[in-house]
Amino acid sequence: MAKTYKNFIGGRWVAPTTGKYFENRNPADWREVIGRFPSSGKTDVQQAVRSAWRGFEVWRRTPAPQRGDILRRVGDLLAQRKEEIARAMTREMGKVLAETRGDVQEGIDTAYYAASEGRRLFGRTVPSELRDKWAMSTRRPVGVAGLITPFNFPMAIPTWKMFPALLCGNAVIFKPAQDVPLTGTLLVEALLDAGLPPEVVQLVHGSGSVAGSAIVEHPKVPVISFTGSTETGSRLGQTCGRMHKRLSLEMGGKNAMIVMDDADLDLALDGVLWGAFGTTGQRCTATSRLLLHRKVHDRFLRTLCDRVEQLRLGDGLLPTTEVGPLINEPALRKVEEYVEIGRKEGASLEVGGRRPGGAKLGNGWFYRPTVFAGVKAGSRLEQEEIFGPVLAVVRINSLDQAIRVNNGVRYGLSSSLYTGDVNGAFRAIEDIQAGITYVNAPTIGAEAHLPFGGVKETGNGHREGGWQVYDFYSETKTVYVDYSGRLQRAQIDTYE
Ligand code: UN1
Repeated sequence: MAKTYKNFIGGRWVAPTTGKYFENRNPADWREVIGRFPSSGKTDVQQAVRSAWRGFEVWRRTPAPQRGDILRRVGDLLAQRKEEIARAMTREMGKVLAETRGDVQEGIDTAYYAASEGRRLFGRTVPSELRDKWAMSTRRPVGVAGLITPFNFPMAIPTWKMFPALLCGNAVIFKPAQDVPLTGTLLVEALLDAGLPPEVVQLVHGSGSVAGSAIVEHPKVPVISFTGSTETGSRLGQTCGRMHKRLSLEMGGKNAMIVMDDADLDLALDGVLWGAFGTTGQRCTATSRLLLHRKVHDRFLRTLCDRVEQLRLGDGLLPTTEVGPLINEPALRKVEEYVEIGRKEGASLEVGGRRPGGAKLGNGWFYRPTVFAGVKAGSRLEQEEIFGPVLAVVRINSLDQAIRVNNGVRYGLSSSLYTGDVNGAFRAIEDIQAGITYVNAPTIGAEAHLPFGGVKETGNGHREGGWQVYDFYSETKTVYVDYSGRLQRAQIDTYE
């Protein structure tokens, strides 16, 4: 019988008030139940919110360097537990062990960055226009942050949100995706073991439509950070707009890699394989379009398809596996649907386009890595996010055309250009509409200490990661200290 897990609310591990649970299964073999997790309801969220505000009162008075010390210990614990967490993550969401280790490492990096920020967390001091007067800005925490996170980076993405929020002095309510509740639990355990005051973090499991919505709609959760689909993000945007909440959205992508005729083709080949099929294509940053210069098109496509054909599918825990399963049945159906759309649109299916044969993978949500060539700019296959192992290849004649095609989608998260021409590369950096541009590297591989986010319908102007996310989780307080001993009127006395 699989273990039954709990929420963490009010400083304790507690069963949901609904009495309801959902099953978490291994996507590589759905017969394996990893655990039963709470299907939380509105009452659980209400309790979490009350508790978080109590936690906030303790936490906001803790000096930022001490908050940082706790996050450093969280980083140490995640490092000690890296292998155990990576294995748990592979079992519950399927990506290969090398990648789940990387995912935990991204959490560790984020913890250490946050720890160091505890001794920085800069405000500014600027001259006042008046004599004997100081003018400064400092940061205050906002209060309670609601964090709603996806399945594909079950450690990296929650920590991107949670650690900066905590470092700035906020309490958090964390709702992980229903596909990855175990990794979420292990993260909260690390926080508590590191000495975080218990009511500063609340873990509420459950569905987006019930538990997630209850967090977003609760009037006492003034900050919401969400990573997921553009459709859900837009709905959240409406609610948060109506309720005057601060909202950070990280949503869809349709990222392209441009390969020019002067590129190092071997390098580009390794890059596209990793970008398109790493995490089984289930990254917001995945390379889902390849814009291939006509002069290298046929040769590159042939070698690419040979390599794709050889990619080994399987259980991510096995060292020989290169590509794991999709997360669940709806994800697999969506991929099948898009392959059908590609066929109907007249694109040429070069490799993949089917589930693998054989009994061995028959109990998992596997799909063969797939390449379509002859894809038309503007077609649905070229425009819409699939979130699976499907690469659309578009033939291009020039860098200008490639940039136009790159920019011709509603999203703008990541982008990549392989070229030997430094002038062209810099032009592309300026003209490509995306939050991230890689030169001679694939569209995936963002590092924890740089801003991460996208333009257009990928986001709403905020960034995670690096120094910038600390602005999202702080209120700016402007302070004037007038030590002149008399009334000084700004603008008026200054220019008398
Ligand atoms: C995501 O796909 O949502 O750059 C995050 C990358 C990872 C993070 C991806 N470091 O691909």
